[in-house]
Amino acid sequence: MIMVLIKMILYTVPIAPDPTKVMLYIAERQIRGFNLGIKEIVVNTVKGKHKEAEHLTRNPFGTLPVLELEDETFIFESLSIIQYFEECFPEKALLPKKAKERAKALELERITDLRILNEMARYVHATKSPLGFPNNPEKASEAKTRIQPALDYLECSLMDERDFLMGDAVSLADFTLASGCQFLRFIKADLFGNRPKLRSWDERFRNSKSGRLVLKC
Ligand SMILES: N[C@@H](CCC(=O)N[C@@H](CS)C(=O)NCC(=O)O)C(=O)O
Repeated sequence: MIMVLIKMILYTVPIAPDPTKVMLYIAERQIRGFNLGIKEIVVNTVKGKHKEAEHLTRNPFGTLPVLELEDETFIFESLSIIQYFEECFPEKALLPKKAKERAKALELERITDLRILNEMARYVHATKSPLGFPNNPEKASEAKTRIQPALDYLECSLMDERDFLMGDAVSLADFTLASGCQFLRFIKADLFGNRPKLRSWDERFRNSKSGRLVLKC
């Protein structure tokens, strides 16, 4: 096992999708023999701690996750945090090294984040928000409509019997989608509809090593 000795702190919260995405990444690196040595600090979003001055000095947008580096730099976008890890600690990293494959892996992560996870999060907050946002059936219905083309795209790409979204190994896109699915499950919702390939992917990912280590539901 390779162990990073530089001190880094991840401000995070369980169940929330973007922090989960990063926690799944960190767990997968560990499974592959690379311990990033991250200390995790939970910021209680239900109590509104992410909007208090202490957290706003880390991230003016008051969101999670945030990575604090040893020199007190704060990185507060989930994909930027992951890319920082990939570039600083390239041994046993997850993104492909070749430009074309790397671009395709990042493209799928962006599709999954911008077209799926964001809509799942909108749906959750418009129906049964853990942060107490008001119900908004119109917003929930819009999110449900907007998510469909990207779900069809993934269902279609899984038709070749690949195990995970990019192929036979887990990738960033799997972490992103699994984070959104967990958030939906937390409120007992499901937006997959009649898509058997996505359903078996979900089952497979939840039973993967990183899925079992990080996902709470
Ligand atoms: N684009 C950001 C989004 C971060 C984000 O919105 N995080 C959510 C948790 S999943 C949050 O902190 N929400 C609280 C809020 O916006 O008040 C990222 O990928 O890190």
